[in-house]
Amino acid sequence: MSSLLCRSVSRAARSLLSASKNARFYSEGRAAAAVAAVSLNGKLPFLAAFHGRSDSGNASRSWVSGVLALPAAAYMLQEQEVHASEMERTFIAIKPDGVQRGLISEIISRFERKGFKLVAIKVAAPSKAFAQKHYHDLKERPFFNGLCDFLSSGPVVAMVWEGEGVIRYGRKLIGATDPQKSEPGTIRGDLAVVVGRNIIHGSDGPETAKDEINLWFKPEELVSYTSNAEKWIYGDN
Ligand code: IDP
Ligand code: MG
Repeated sequence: MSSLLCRSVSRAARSLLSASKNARFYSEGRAAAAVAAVSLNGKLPFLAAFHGRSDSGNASRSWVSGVLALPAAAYMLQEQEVHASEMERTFIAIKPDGVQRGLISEIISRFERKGFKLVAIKVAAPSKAFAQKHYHDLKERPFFNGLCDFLSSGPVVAMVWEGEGVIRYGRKLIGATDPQKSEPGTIRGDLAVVVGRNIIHGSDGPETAKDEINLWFKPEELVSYTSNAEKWIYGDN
């Protein structure tokens, strides 16, 4: 399908979805779209004209594929909207050692290539008091003071990543706390050597994820959006 047709179908499908939402038929988006495709037939020959031009195929066959693509596109968009409300978020920070070693893009790329979605990012210079808040659950540990000194010693890249299972799987991507024990293929396994310089932080559960996101970000710094790739990253067969 030409990208122009794709976009037109997607736009038409979107308006169908919002129309069907308003009509309280949202949960039956696929059926609503199929019905509406028929009522939209004034528009479809226009779409088919572009399609016919791009593949020099038979115009009436293109017209039919346009009709069939519309409910499918509407269905995919509906799936995405349902997914968006189920997505969890986690707090990930590249610590001063990761930033100074030039590993920002390497780390971001591992989360991005997996299929997780970046919804907030900033470079921050946390104070020691802020670092103590972030690591408050470790305040009894002998390394607490040094750890907070270190986190507040230089720039940190603070991020929120979103996706199905991102809290747990984010920890897998990061690897064990001690890089000597992290598996090869993990961020710490591949890119760090000792526990005191393990380059990255990741929330360890849903409660800490929520607390850490609130500590590091204002609500308006988190951006909710639908990524184009989502329909290819999520789906049931
Ligand atoms: P995590 O970062 O894998 O969640 P935590 O146990 O929460 O690990 O510890 C927080 C951070 O404290 C670690 O990432 C590491 O930088 C540091 N840390 C943990 N254990 C030690 C230690 O035994 N010596 C020095 N630093 C440590
Ligand atoms: Mg931890």
